Amino acid sequence: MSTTPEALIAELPTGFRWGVATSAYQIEGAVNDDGRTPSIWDTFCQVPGAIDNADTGDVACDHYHRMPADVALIKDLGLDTYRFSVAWPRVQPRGKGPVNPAGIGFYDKLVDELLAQGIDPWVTLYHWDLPQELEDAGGWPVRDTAYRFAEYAMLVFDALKDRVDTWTTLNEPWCSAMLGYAYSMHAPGRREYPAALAAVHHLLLGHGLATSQMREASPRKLEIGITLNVATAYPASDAAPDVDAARRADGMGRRIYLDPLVHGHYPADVVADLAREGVTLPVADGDLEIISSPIDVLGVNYYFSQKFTGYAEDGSTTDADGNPVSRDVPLGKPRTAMDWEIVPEGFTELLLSIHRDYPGLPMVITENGSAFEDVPDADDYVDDTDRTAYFTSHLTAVANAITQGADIRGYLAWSLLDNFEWAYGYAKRFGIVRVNYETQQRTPKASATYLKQLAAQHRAH
Ligand code: PNW
Repeated sequence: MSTTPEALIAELPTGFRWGVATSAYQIEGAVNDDGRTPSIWDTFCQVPGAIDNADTGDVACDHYHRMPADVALIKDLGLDTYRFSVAWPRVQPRGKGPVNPAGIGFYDKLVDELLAQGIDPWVTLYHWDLPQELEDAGGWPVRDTAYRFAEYAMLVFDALKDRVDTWTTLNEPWCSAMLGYAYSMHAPGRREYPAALAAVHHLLLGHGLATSQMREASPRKLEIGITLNVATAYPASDAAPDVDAARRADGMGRRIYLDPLVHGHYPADVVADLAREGVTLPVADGDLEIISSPIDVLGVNYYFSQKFTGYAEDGSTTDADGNPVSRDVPLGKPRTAMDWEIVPEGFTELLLSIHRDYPGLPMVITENGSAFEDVPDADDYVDDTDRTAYFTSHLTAVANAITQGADIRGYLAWSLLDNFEWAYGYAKRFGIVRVNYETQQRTPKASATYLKQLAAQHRAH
């Protein structure tokens, strides 16, 4: 295992991207500026009890009004790539109609600012802020939303395609579909299992429609992809129920997305599991051809891995509905402030599993990072040795996967700034730069300096 920065860097390919990521609703604030309309997150934040401390994204990091200074921060860190998301309700208020010039204008200026500073812009088209009116019309469980997404994608693409080469259609469709429509932990806060599976399919369809249309309208070679949150699912033991629980978790978390994207069909075992639960994916003729439109890069977001058992606490292997038990159980690792276990070796295994199951698909780590209980000093400086150690162990995990053959072309840390951590509000801090929410002052943490030095050493290598 390589652990020193020198050894780590030696294993990363030349041209490896170093960067940071954010998303619109988590940092921008300015929710009523320049014609923006509410998204499902504005609505969800008003639901009592939905968000810790009743926090909202109304102000967030006020990035909408501080954008040039935030770009200067990235420049100071010497990072070459910035992945940000475009807010659909700014660009196409209410989710329909022509582009809103003031809304797209913000991203136009952001892209110009990044290019002026020598930073490569990486656009995510959808990081969860669906216009509320589209949710009122049914949201992602409704097929039309996929077509609305492709239309919106082309509005953004037409405005920025002359300057942006790298595009992510969707961020983490698992979170949109499952946390949003099955588990009620994210907007829109629904708890409808079959609808959540319809959302999975329509998200993928929207991705495929946007990908093929962007490709067709492109003046040159682009890098288009999708970003998935994926993990290694460990079985708790060799016993068949545990092995099967891990298979189901991997099926619903990883293969249900990657099989249709890469191979053009849903995994047969997952389809059979769903059929047993009375759920059918709403696949129409031709959908899988669209969904498997070639992508150039897979965005991998990794935070943790989990272990699964097929036994309930009382030892039974089926629940009250007769469905097989699936429970995650502790791996026994240290945890972050999110209560997520720290499992860097699961990252290596994950990357190698993608390399094995979907050979030839280049990957970029589009998010990896951790929340810890930061303790600022009187100057707001945080000596976050825990976050730095997380970066070291996970970058080492990436280097180990590369050494074993995986094609991984970059690493974007989550996140540039402390920000609105969805249902956890501002209580959880993932930033490499501290945000003081009273003053909006930004102070780079020790981990920011660490990443800056690694990137510089790698470039000089
Ligand atoms: C990702 N899970 O969300 C998102 O892309 C970011 O916006 C977010 O801030 C970051 O990770 C940290 O949470 C996730 O429950 C949310 O497995 C939940 C899960 C995974 C990723």
